[in-house]
Amino acid sequence: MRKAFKSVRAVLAAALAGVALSTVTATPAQADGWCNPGYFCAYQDNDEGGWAVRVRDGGSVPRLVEWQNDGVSSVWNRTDNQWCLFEHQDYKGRLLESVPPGAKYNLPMFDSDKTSSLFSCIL
Ligand SMILES: [Ca+2]
Repeated sequence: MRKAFKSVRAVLAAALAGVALSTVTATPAQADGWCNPGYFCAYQDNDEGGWAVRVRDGGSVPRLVEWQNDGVSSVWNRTDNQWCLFEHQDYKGRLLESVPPGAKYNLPMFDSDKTSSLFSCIL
């Protein structure tokens, strides 16, 4: 994890400099098919429940809005890239999760309801 964390820091500057403002949308109750290929989706509850945030591949969210902050409990990565979830805003604090391409799972209890920022990272 330490090594991964260093790598994340290394690509962070590139991410901040090179990534255009991402398309972030949220909905209280997403319909099936809402998390389309090419998106990373984060959900309030386990098993893709509750509200959701989706970000287009290559995007970043330095600050989840207040009602989403510290609320993410499950993820679905429908992009070809790794996504990194951080404990604090602006990709600070602990690297909670690095979500591989295609992964869909409930965050472990110790990482659930802690995410404050996330971005498409390369590890
Ligand atoms: Ca939650």
